[in-house]
Amino acid sequence: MTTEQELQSLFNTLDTDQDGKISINDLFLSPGLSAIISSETNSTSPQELLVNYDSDKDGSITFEELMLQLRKQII
Ligand SMILES: [Ca+2]
Ligand SMILES: [Ca+2]
Repeated sequence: MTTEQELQSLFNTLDTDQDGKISINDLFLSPGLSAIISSETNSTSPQELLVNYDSDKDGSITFEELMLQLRKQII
């Protein structure tokens, strides 16, 4: 069970430069990324994560996009 608070902290962990969105650079710079990805999502690589979660295809994942996609998986 993932709460919104946990999602926010996951998002903050992934957003290494704290600009409010997760880019491919953030994903590569994130510490413990593979563990986070495998435990919280079904994606196996940063590229796959970005493709799966970037619903408006602007090259970065916002908190709303992350939440939307994770909610789809959970429910
Ligand atoms: Ca960022
Ligand atoms: Ca996006």
